[in-house]
Amino acid sequence: MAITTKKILSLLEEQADSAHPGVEVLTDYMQLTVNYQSAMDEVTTKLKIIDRELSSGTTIGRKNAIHQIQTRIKSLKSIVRKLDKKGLDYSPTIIEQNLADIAGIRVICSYTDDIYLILDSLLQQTDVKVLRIKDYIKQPKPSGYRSLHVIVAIPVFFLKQTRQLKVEIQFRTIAMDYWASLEHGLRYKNNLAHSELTKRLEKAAVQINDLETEMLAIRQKLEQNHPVDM
Ligand code: 0O2
Repeated sequence: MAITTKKILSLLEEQADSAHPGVEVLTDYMQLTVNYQSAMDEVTTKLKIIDRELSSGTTIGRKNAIHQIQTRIKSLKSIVRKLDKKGLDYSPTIIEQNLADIAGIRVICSYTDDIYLILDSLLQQTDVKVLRIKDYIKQPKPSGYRSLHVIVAIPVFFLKQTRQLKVEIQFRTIAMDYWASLEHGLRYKNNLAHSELTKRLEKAAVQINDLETEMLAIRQKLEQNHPVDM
């Protein structure tokens, strides 16, 4: 639905007078987006550098260790919903102190061992501070969900200040991402609680894990024969 320009102008003028709460929320969100986008850029660059070195074969030589990197800033609606769930009010300070997933990076790797290799390298960097690791690969969620979630704090150098900002990194393999993306769509569109379909989704997660284990075993077998080509 189109909004009349008069309505927008009147909102902006109200803000100039007395800070209309709606516009203030949006202005804060836009500033937040700028800050967290920069934090995401810093971490994404680090990941790309690690991947480039791995792909070059100068280290252990692992082509396509990172299949894809996806980034997203949490939407205003999701932020407000999460604050509401935690019984918190909205302010930039409250958000920064209580929500760790405003900036989200999803690193989709080819194989599980790539994930730990990349994570190790990232965590060795002296400016990366690890705040939390949740390993749903070693201990999958009851739903069947597998991923490695890491919250890091990273310094971002702005014009007049340096700020430590949190970024959530979700590491997954292609197979884990295949399951999680489809399951997310199915769960959000339908009420699957305790249904037979939930059990089938759990079973599918186990089958995908088995398939992935087999693909890794094949790669490792080939590596024994042709270590340089991998
Ligand atoms: P979105 O839009 O993906 O960001 P916290 O984030 O710390 O407050 P919690 O419980 O620690 O909450 O988070 P958790 O479970 O470690 O990770 C939450 C995110 O993991 C979710 O984000 C999903 O992206 C993903 N996730 C967790 N469990 C499942 C699952 O069973 N299936 C799928 N497909 N994804 C899952 P959000 O919160 O959904 O929002």
